[in-house]
Amino acid sequence: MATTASIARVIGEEVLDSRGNPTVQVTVVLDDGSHASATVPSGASTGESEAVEIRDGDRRRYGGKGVLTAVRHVNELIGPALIGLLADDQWRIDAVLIELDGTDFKSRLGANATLGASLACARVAAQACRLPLFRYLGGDEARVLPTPLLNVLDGGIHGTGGPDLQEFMLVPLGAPTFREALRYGVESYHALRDLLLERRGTTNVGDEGGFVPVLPSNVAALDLMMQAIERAGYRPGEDIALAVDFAAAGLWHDGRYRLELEGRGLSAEDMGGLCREWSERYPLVSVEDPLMDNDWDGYARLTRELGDRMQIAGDDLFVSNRSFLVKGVAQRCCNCVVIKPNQVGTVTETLNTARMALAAGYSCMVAHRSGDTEDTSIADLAVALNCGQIKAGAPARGERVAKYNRLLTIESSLGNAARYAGREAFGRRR
Ligand code: 2PG
Ligand code: MG
Repeated sequence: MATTASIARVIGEEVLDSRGNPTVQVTVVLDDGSHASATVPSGASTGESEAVEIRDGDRRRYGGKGVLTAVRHVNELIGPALIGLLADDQWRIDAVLIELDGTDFKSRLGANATLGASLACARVAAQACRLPLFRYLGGDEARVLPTPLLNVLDGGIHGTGGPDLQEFMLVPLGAPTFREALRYGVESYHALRDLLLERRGTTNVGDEGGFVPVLPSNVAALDLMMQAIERAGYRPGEDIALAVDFAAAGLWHDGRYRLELEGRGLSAEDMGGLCREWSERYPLVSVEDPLMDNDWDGYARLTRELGDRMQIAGDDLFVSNRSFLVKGVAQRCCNCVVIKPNQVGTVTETLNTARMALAAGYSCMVAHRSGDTEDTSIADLAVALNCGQIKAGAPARGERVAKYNRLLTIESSLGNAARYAGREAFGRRR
């Protein structure tokens, strides 16, 4: 289905993300009167080569984090370039944005400006076509509900005072439907809360809604999750598996990966050993960013050694960018790509990287950012790609729950056609 409506107005605005930091919102109005908005998320543990997020740097406003420059780029540069284009010509819209920017990493316009515009165009075009976003982007085949990776314990820079690792996630891969998977995850999250209360621990939550307990070790976090799963009445491994995001760049100090809780510093080889050890003791199906984002050789070795027993997800390594993925495929680094639209800055580039990854036999995990908003586009994106995995935080905090709620709605709307990815999402191995 197509639309003949074209872009009439593009309006940028400064709004707030879930950390209270300014971010870009773009509204696109078509000549048939349709209008839709998109709001851009923002990371804290960012990869070195992510597309550039332009912040004003004026310390008198929001400590320098204002985005009025990026908003001005939307209103004064991007708008005039897009007006008149057919709304459903996403490829051309993004090509215009890429050309107008003219840099490798969107440093002129800002990826926060380009993604806001690109995504708002996709959203409004879907509306003009009277299609839900996942259908508009993914066509008739889009019907796989992703297995959620629910981050229930936050550490690193998302949960200061908590574990060293940034994210400990529950993966309800044994559920029959997405709705049931979410319930498995939520019940275990609540059981985890009860466990923490019984230990007189804190139940404060971090940036992504996971608890931030004071623990004696990182392994203690995994043990707690196992107990929570069982307390909620589920079988670890069968019903619910585990996943972690090391965000290893944040652990790197003086030539070692520092696990402060355990009081030890690890080499790249040791990190591989740790992943193996944990996968022998726990139903660990996915490890993300276990190494620094410039250690391609280390990733190739780790993937050779562990790639057939678990998912090794590259986030900071690939930054959702096709050219880094090409290098990764050639060198056989990782077997999964984390997909975050704001790492690359347009919808078309995001889809291209994900599709290339799937064609190369990699799995794809569509993901939120630690600073996120009520925008639910990534839920639709995961279904559009049929990629089978989404990481959107804990089942707590509105901006996280919004994505899961959107998936519930998509699943209901698909009726019998819906298929839950479940365990299959983790079956792809190079
Ligand atoms: C990550 C993300 C999301 P951030 O590392 O995967 O969880 O964190 O958005 O801070 O980069
Ligand atoms: Mg990550």
